[in-house]
Amino acid sequence: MNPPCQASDVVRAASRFALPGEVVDVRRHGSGLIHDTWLVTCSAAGGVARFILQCMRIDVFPHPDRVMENIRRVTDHALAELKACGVADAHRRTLCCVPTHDGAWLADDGTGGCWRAYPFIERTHAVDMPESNAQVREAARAFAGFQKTAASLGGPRLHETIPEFHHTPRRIQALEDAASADRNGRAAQVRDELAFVRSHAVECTRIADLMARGIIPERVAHNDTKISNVLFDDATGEGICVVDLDTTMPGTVLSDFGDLVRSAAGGTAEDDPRPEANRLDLHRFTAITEGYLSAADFLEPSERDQLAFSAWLITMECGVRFLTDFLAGDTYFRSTRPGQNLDRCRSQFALAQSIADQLSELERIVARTADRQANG
Ligand code: GN1
Ligand code: MG
Repeated sequence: MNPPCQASDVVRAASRFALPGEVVDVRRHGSGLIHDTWLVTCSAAGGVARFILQCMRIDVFPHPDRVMENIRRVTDHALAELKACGVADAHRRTLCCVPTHDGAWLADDGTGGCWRAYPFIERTHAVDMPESNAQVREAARAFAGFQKTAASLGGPRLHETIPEFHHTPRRIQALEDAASADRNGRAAQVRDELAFVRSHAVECTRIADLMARGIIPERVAHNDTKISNVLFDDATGEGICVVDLDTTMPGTVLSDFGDLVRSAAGGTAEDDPRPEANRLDLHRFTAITEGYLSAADFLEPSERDQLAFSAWLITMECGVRFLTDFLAGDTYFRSTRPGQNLDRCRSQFALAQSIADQLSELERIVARTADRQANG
C-alpha cells in the first residue's frame, strides 16, 4: 500500500495536468478503500473549477496504463452516445479524463506515485448509506444504463485490469492460502468464519461454472458497484453518473447487480462491528430490482434467473476478501483501526446469511418485477 499522500504531493501532481489557473485548495475526498482521492480547486476565468485527482495503487493495478486505456475507451464511447442522442448535459453524465501538459493520461510523480485527473461533476453528491428506496432505484438504473452503453462498445476486448476479479472460487483459494500461511498468527481467531466459508464453498462455484459453460455470457461490467460509486443530481436526485471505472472490464453483469444489493440493501455500514445488524431489507432489494430491470433490457433469462443468487454470492465473496486481508495483515483494503477488516468480513457474512434465508422470496421479487415490466 502507498503511504498516504500529503497536500504538497497533490499540488505538485496537479501542476502536471492541463488544469486552469492556480491550485487554491486541496482536500481528501470520498470513502474508497483503494486509491488516495483528492478534490482540487483551481482558479479559473470568472471563478473556480474543481477536479478529482487520484494517486493510484500500483500494487492493486500493476498496469495503470491499461486501466486508463479501458477508461478512455468506455468514457469516450459513452460521451459520443450521449451526444448522438442529443443529451444537453452530456459532460455531467460520464467521467472524462484530463490530460497532462504533454498529452498523457497519467502523471508519474517520480516517487512511485501515479496520478490521474477528472473534472469534478458539480451539483452532484454521493452517499455511503442510502437514504430512500427511490435513491437505490436510481442507483440501479444508473448502473444498468452504464452496462447497456458499455455493451455497444466496439473494438477489441477490454484489458482485464485485475484478472479473475470476481472469480469466487479463486478468491476462496486465496483465503485458504492465507489461512495455511497464517503469517500474522490470526487464523485461530477466525475459525468460525473459515468454517462458514468452507460450508458454502460448493455453492460459491455456481456463477464461475455457468460462465465457463457459456450459459452466463461474458459482458463488459463495472465490477465495483457500491452505491457510493453513483453521483446523484443535487436538484433532481437522478443517478446521473457512474464513477470509479478502474475495474470496468469483461465479467458478468450479475456481479454489478449483486454488489449494489450488498452495499445498498443491508442495514448498516460495511464495517459495522455489530454483524447481526446487517440484514437484507426487502424494500430496498425490490427497489434495486425495479431500477435495474427497467434499464437492463439486454439481459438473457439465464442471467435474470441468477440475479438474487448473485447478491448472496458477491456478499460472500466480499467477506472472503476482507477475511483474506485480515489474515494477510491488512495490506489491501485501507483500514483506519485494528480489526476493521474482520468487522467488515463478519458484517458481510451476516448479510449473506440474511440473503440466503430470504432467497426464495428474492427470486419471487425478481420474477414478479420482470413480469410486470414485460406486461407494461
Ligand atoms: C474496493 O476502491 P473501492 O473502495 O471503491 C474494492 C472493491 C470492494 C470494495 C469494498 C479494486 O472498492 O472490490 O468491493 O473496496 N476495489 C478493488 O468496499 O479491489
Ligand atoms: Mg473501487
